[in-house]
Amino acid sequence: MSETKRTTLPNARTTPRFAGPCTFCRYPLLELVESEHLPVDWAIYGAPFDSGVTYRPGTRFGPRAIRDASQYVKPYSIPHDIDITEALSLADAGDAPVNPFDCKQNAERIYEFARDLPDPDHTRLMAIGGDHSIAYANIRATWERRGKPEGGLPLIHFDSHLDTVDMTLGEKWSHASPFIRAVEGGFIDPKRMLSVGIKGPLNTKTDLAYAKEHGVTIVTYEQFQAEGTRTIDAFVNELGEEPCYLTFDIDVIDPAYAPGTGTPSMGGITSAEAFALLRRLAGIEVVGADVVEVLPDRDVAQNTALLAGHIMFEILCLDAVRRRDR
Ligand SMILES: [Mn+2]
Repeated sequence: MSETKRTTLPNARTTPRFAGPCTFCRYPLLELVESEHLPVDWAIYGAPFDSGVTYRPGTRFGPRAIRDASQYVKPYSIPHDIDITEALSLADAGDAPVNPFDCKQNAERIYEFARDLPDPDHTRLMAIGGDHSIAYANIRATWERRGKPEGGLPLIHFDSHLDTVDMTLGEKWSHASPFIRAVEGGFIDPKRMLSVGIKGPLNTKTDLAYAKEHGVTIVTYEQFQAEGTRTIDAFVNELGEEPCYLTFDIDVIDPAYAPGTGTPSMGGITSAEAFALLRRLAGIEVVGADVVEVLPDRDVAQNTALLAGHIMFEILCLDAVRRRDR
């Protein structure tokens, strides 16, 4: 392992997990990270915005709920045999200054906050939603911090929905549209976009048209059931070590396991299947990520928020494993 920088955590054997300030996974606040641990490898920040939703609001409370639940997300992964706080320097960068009244202006504000976080050449960004519209801002900032790669970043996308609707209720900026806007901006490459877990029913068959016409690889939940990881593995093999962005909408999970979300789509992958799918991605290079659409007011026993914290942990594991094995 080449990295010598580490994240210092409170010792859970002497300072219990229910005590102390509530940052993501108890990582230090970015402004309090000791200089020897700078620059951090990942800055995790909240984007508490939900005015882009088409159905039930409330994900603006997602970042706080996920931070709270994440106190019980521990740093050592058995399947990867890695302690991410030994492999990575990690910090909680607080929340972006959202505008709850204007979806387009909000996307601009989150983008500017993310773009201006310190050490753009080194520090990768993980955003906690908020609704899925916030992904646009973090993708745009990540693309820019990576030197604006021509053609855009490859995107691995877990979701019930494609989120490539051009316009909803007369509005071009919403949680139904982040990826069509990101494609138009040149930040992601639809020909290297993989959407996993898509399920219906949809409003119309034409909801699939944009993604199909632009070369997105779609693996519906039914297809995943029938063929397993065949298409996903082929996409990942093709991707190789190319830097990519990962976006995870918690509504890809069967609401039986993750009820706390605003546009629930019944059926879908279990939490255990989601972990297995993410671990299977080991070897890819994730340069930015988000986990979105946790709605605490609908969350039974806070397990959707806890699941989101573990999904974020699994994504960080991918980078920890890559650094160890390269
Ligand atoms: Mn979504």
